[in-house]
Amino acid sequence: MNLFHSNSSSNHYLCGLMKKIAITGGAGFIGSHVVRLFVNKYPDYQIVNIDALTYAGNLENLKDIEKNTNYVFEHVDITDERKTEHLFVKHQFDGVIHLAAESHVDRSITDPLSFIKTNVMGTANLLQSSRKIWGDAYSGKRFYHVSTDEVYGSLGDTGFFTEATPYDPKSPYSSSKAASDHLVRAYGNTYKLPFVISNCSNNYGPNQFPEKLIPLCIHNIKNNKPLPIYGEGKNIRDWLYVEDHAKAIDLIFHNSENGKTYNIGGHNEYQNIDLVKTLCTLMDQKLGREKGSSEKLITFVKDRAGHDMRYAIDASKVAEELGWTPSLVFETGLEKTIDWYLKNTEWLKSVTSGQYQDYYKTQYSESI
Ligand code: NAD
Ligand code: TDX
Repeated sequence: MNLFHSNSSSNHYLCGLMKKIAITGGAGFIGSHVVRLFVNKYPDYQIVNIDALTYAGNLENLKDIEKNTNYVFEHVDITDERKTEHLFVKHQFDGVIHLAAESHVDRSITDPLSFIKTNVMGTANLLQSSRKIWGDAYSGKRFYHVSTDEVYGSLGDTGFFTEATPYDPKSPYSSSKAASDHLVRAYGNTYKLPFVISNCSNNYGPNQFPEKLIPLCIHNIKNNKPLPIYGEGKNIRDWLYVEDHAKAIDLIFHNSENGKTYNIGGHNEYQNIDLVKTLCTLMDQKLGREKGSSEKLITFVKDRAGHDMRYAIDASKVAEELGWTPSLVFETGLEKTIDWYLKNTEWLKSVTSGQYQDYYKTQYSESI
């Protein structure tokens, strides 16, 4: 069943109809890429970006599309039940794509409750509001929950997460995301709310807040600062370029059956230390520095508490059922990312001043 069809001109049901889609967390890293894709690709939809503008939200990410007539911004915190419900009544959304979350594992270790508040209570508020406006008239409606591969826990040297892998979250962040996944499925089962969930691996690309490994290292290499590698740097992540994730979300939102889950990944596993060395090599070239000079900045620091060893995704279901595969090879994606950060110096400067400096001192001062 194609609920929302990705080619609106060929879909009679949608012809002439304005679809109202709420995208939560649209001022953040992945959310801004999803908003941009939808605003540009679907001029007959109205895209409402709901975001609280926490430290991770930045309207500069959406400068190029903010004046489009099919785009609206609503500055609302999804943990505020009353204001969230009011938005749903005001806009009468046909679909929700939910990305708003506290997303950084290290912050979840120092401040778990804010993760539980936003990721669990915030999701519950959105589900309640969706039920309220949709009542039992679910035809043409959809709640899409964007989740993470971290809900499956940590792998050893072999194996992959499939959609059938039992949940085994290990950090406050991944537990709060797992709880939100369970809530979405519970609303599907109990109230027949039409939903779809995807669980994606590590994203990278433009606009990512420089608390995450790749932008943090790009920023530090540029400024000749130490590159903090947790433990021995042997942990493995599967990296996906953010625009490929946004395309997968578009495809799943429009073409999935209700109640389905899809794993999304980059087929691109890297040990942290190898990834950072690759970044160093590329940055030396880009900055015209002597070969090997950035690698000297690598500094092994105290490991993250409860650090998951390996994530790896089996993304064959989304490939076979919906035809999605990643489009970029990693080196190309990394180069595009580095180029973006080197070009957008003002963006980087503004997000690394003030609060960021306090966060950085607290997170890394013991080690570097
Ligand atoms: P991000 O931290 O860059 O952005 C989160 C956005 O949510 C920000 O704009 C922030 O202002 C907003 N937000 C936070 N709390 C809010 C609240 N209470 N009310 C309204 N808005 C709020 O996150 P991201 O990396 O873009 O991740 C987006 C989603 O994708 C998250 O749900 C995350 O769990 C999931 N995800 C991320 C990755 C990744 O590698 N970054 C991978 C898989 C899944
Ligand atoms: O300074 C660092 N040093 C370091 O060695 C940082 C910030 C990270 N790391 C390691 C920890 C991880 O093994 O690098 C790896 C990647 O770390 P992050 O960029 O913090 O990502 P991760 O913890 O893997 O989680 C990310 O992917 C899944 C996102 O932040 C989540 O939102 C997403 O769900």
